Amino acid sequence: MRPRAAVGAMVVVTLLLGACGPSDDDAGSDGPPASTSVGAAATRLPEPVQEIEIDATEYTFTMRPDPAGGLAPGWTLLRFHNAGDEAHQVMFARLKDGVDMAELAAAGEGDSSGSGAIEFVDMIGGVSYIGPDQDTTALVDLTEGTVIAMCYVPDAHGVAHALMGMTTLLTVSAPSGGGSADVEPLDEEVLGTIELAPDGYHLPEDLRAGWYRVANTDTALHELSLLRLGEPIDEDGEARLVDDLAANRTPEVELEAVGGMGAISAGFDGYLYLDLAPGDYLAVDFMPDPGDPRPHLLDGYHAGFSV
Ligand SMILES: [Cu+2]
Repeated sequence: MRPRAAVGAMVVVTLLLGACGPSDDDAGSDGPPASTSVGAAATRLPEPVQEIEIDATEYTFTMRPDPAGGLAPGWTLLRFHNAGDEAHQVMFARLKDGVDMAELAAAGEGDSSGSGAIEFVDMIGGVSYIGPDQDTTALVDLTEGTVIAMCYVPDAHGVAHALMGMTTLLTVSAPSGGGSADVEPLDEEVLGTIELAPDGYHLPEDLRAGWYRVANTDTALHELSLLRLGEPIDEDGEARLVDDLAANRTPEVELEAVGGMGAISAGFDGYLYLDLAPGDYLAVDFMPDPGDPRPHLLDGYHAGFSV
């Protein structure tokens, strides 16, 4: 089922049940309720200020509308489609204030792990990798500044797509007057929070189709890559699979990459639309720490779960 169909269904459910969001008379709660604390009660999805459709191919992104026209700060709906032959993702990295592009380029040069460039940016989410012809949907919070959209999926030789040109530079700035973009409201409930915690992934028990908040409550960078397994695996099988993934080898068990949330820095959050078919899954984190290419999945940042 495509997300848009589910959006219609959710609107109907919301109308039948009546409003159940946070009350209006909570003193001092004029910020977006979703961002106040991890594990907050059921809340509404932030309404996007804009929507970007992204097609990924080898090795480029095509975005509609053309981002050269400028992007507004705020929650941005990503509709990501893999139109290529290899797996792809899109991660958004915002340059920290004062960072020089040449300095960043030098740090990232020839580094397929991305670990050299991480200290220069805040990772603000995106979508984790999916296979050809797959779609996925997420919300990321763009803040004013320079943001790089990039794909760090490795090719068959272990070279990150970003190093072969799969990056797009985006400028996010407050609109200089005029009307806001015409975006269809989503009016969606957030079904739960997926926490990227210091001790690993905390997933809701019930992962029915809908929107989930993904919040990084650790002090390190993490991503949530979701892989559907062709068969259930035991602990040893999971350990072998993780080793194969880290080494970019084809694992014994059949896998389908079904997306997830692209890397987010400590303290940041985003929202992800999930519609997972019943089955067995593995959540994994391919991100390294700054300056060290070892991916977190080799240090235990992975979790098996069933839907
Ligand atoms: Cu790619």
